[in-house]
Amino acid sequence: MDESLKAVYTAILDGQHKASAGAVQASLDSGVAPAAILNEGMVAAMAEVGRLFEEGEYFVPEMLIAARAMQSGLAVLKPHLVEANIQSVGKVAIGTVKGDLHDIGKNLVAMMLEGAAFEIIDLGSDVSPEKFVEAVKNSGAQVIAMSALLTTTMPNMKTTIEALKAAGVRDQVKVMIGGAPVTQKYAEDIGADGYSQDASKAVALARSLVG
Ligand code: B12
Repeated sequence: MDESLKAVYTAILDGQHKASAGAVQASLDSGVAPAAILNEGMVAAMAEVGRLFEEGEYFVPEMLIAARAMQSGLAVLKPHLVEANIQSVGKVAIGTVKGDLHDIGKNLVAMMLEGAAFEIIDLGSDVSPEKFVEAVKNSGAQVIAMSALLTTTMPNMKTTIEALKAAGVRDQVKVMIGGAPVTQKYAEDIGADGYSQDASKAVALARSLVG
């Protein structure tokens, strides 16, 4: 791995948020592609954090400080991932489902969609089905994007789709879902309109849903 990418990876793994921002900037300055910094440095570090947590070497506080370091690195990277586009191609209301506080993946998807000229309504994390329904009714979103990182909160994607149906707005909106435990099969099972594995594929998916 490139030395500057290694510094990004290590800063996030060790939860050093100032070092993370500095290392991302240094990588950019030395000409590393933003997508490589994101995927090989940052996302890889978060995957390792997850592995260490699973093995009982990291606990919630370590995950939290790693997440904070990820976020400060992302703030530096964002302008390089998001090109300026002027005309909105569609409106997406995005949120992490009820009971789930993981928002890094959701924020990345929002960032990439914004860069592809989608208008984003960010509902945050721990978003109830009612809040998603409200967003469809009040904001004119054409797409709902739901994120879940826990196997225990994934079913809230289904609950949200049911709430959209009960409110009579399911056919006004497309639903796309994602997050580490989510699969294409799960999307089909719960009647979502699309699934994608990562943030860049989410852009192509959103385009196809509004197109
Ligand atoms: C950071 C982290 C935390 C942080 C979150 C901080 C934050 N602001 O987000 C904190 C410390 C709060 C946390 C808490 C917990 N966590 Co946690 N966490 C993680 C960790 C290490 C990284 C997640 C992450 O940010 N990844 C990086 C991003 C970029 O990846 P991503 O989210 O997958 O997103 C990408 C794709 O999935 C996709 N995507 C994501 N969303 C969407 C949406 C759409 C529409 C689309 C199309 C695509 C898409 O695109 C993204 C970019 O490419 C994971 C480990 C892992 N391997 O995922 C565990 C993990 C998710 N956590 C886990 C657990 C158990 C917990 C806790 C229950 C721990 C506890 N005992 O309290 C709590 C639950 C809190 C809650 N109610 O939500 C488990 C889940 C196990 C399971 N099977 O359910 C994991 C897998 C760790 C592990 N290996 O055991 N966690």
